[in-house]
Amino acid sequence: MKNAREYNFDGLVGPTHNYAGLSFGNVASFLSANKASNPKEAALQGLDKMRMLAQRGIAQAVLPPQDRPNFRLLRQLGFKGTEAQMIEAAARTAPILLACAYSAASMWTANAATVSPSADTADGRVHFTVANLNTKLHRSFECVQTERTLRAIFYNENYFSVHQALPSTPVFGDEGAANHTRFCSEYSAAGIELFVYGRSEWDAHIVSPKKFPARQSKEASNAVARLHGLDESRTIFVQQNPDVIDLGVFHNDVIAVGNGNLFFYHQEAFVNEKVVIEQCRTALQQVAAELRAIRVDSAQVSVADAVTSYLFNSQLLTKPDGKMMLLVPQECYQNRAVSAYLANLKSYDAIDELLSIDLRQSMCNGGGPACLRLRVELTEQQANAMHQGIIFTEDLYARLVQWVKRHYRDVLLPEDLADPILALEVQSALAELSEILDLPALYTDL
Ligand code: SUG
Repeated sequence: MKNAREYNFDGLVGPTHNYAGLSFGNVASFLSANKASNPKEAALQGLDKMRMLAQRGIAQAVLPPQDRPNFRLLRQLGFKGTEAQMIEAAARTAPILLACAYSAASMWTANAATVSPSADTADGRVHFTVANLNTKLHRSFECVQTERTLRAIFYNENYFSVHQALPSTPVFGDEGAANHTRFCSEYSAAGIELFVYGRSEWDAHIVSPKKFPARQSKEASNAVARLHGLDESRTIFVQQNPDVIDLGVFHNDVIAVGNGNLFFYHQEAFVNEKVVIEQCRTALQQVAAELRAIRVDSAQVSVADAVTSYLFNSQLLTKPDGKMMLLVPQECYQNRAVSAYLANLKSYDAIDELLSIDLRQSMCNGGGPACLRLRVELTEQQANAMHQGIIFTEDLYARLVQWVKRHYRDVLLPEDLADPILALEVQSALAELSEILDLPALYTDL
């Protein structure tokens, strides 16, 4: 695997981005429930993040939003008649179901799939397992369109293998790359893959959180590693600390992030921190790499501060010169402990550059910089073999900004979901988007 790079596939925020309080256990989602959202601003903030990174030499691509509302779901739940009639009946009798059908949560593409690059897999292909996201109704149907989208982009089976989502039952709760970290010496070389789970259906020794649900199961993590043909000696499964899940850390990427041989994590992230770090260190030695760990102590930044600021939901990126850059959400500078911590971060010398960004619209639903992107490590040959229309360029940026400005609303309130015109607006926006991205069959025949 030569000349590999990490591509960041960012979710393009859809026209129905709204705050419905659907994610119990995700503190921001609950706090924002029923507030007015601004889909236009949300999409433009996301596009500006992509542009900022592309301009700094990071390989960047786009994953399109999903068609909403999900009429298949409404029909499956007993709503009948025309589309307008279904919307009217759902708004009147079960507005929460309409909000689920309208959710734009597929924007957080770290939850779209788990990805293993070809340097790690038995058959030398890049493997993707679509996440079933089965712990939340509004996310549980994303997998249908996600699979179609990934198959449309990574259609060449000589290089790519896309696996359908795991069976949708509690045993296999799977939230994708948000609970998965890959370490390596360089992207072209074999690496180690760390899977973090929050619960187990069958292992009685694993203690679950008490207040909030754990989304990722151990059984799901094991199955994904099997599907991808990972080498057992370079694959690690560890448990997330149930106490931090109870404090709002609903995915591991809210409390840890890794890239290359660097691991930036909070002291309380895992059930057994020492063992986790030792396992990573030993496994990395097998691939001739040395783990560099930046451990953030609770005395410096509490778990509560980590949850409000999303410090660990930053993007840790390798710059073209090989040095590391950390892109944090601006909320980090609104938190006293975190901003004090960041003032000294560069002295750790592992991180060369610190950037911040305004993603307020996404952050209010619990999605920071890292939630918005799916990392896919690709060789030059693989990158050439994927669909090219989703690769981020200045030209695509300009077209998408125009597209957003033409089609998106700048205020969306819960009651606006009852407006049948909104559904028509989304349909015409997505029809045009599939042309812009050169994916004509993206939303047809579902
Ligand atoms: O699944 N929020 C998403 C946020 C996902 C963040 N992803 C990562 N950490 N990788 C979730 O909880 C809120 C939707 C609402 O309440 O309207 C929501 O789904």
